Amino acid sequence: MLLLFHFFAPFLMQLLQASVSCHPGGLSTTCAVTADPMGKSLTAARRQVEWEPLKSSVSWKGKTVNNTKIILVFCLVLSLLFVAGYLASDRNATTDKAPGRNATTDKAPGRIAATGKAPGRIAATSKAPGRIAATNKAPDRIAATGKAPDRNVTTTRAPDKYLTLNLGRKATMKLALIPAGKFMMGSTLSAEEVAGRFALSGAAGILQITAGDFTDEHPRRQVTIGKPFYMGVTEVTQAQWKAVKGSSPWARQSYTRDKADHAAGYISWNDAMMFCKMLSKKTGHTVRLPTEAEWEYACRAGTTTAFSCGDDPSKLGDYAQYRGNTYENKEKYAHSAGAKQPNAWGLYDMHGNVYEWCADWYADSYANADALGPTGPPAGKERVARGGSWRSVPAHCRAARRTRFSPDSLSATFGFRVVVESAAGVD
Ligand SMILES: [Ca+2]
Repeated sequence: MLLLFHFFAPFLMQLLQASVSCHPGGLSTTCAVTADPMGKSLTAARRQVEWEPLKSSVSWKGKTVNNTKIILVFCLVLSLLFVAGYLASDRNATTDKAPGRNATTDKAPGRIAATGKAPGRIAATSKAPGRIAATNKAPDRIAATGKAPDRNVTTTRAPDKYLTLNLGRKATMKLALIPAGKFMMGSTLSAEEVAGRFALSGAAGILQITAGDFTDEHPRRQVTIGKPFYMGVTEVTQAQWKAVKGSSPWARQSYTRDKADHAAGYISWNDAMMFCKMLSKKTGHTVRLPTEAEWEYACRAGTTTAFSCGDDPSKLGDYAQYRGNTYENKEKYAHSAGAKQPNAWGLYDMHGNVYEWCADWYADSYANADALGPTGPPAGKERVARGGSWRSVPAHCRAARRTRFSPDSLSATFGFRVVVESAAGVD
């Protein structure tokens, strides 16, 4: 403003002098009108008086400058200064609002103390408190469980429903929680009824269905599974096996495909037990094969029918890789684990794909089996395998169907899935 005044001062002073001294061309023309020798009319004289000052001028540095231009420039500059001043004050006002915003985020310090994050970063964004609040949940969870974080255990959904084991080599294993409960173990159909209902017309050789194949599914009786446990939602895949064991038993064997997500084949009972031992050591959990009772209980998932999807074999193809949709389609190998629909408890391929080793020794009858948490006979020659395989007919894929093999035997159809005991240490 001082600079502006210094610049326009000469012009303003000349204008003031002109108005008070009847300078020719200035406001003094009012005087000239009254003495107009030419006798102009008063109206014309007043018009001249009103317009004459606008035609006046001042001199600056020896030059004549029109007063009108000076006034217009002066007004323009003043206007610009007012606008600039307004904008500047507005900006200051905006800045002045900052304390208000800070006041909104003033809640942060308490949370900052909990997280140890820099206050400046939190004040910079109004979203920060929410993020911090979310972060604060983690310590609460740890405090609630009282367990130290385990690198090998993470939950993928609700902690009490699923468990995921990190196997290394970017491989994981998802397991579903199987609740404790009671169920009827064994077939609702007699051996003869099974043979009659699932007989294959024109079948010969290994496909012949005889009643003698199914007598060991009896007597049907109630079994109690006293503790919940986690069970692999799929059979052990090739990638999972390699991550834990570092080997590929199926490699260069017939009736296999070397693909990471395919069920691992050519696994003996002894090999499966070694896998469980190594995975237990790796994760700190009790990883083992399911008992035969646990396997059938999980396979049925509350059902009493031949398959967990009902009694109709024509529906089996939606839930199982079995002879009808693999072998007979010239796909004579174990397929991708989990490619079909799961049962009611989220378990895939309990029917078909690969046989699944169970922990028990085989006994040819349930007559002497325990009712509570049965684990099979104390000794034997063969281990139980369940569920049928990719080359099995429907009768051999039933929930009640039992098979047994020597613990060191290998086949393209032999695989397994594991269970993890849900005792302390799991969620
Ligand atoms: Ca299976």
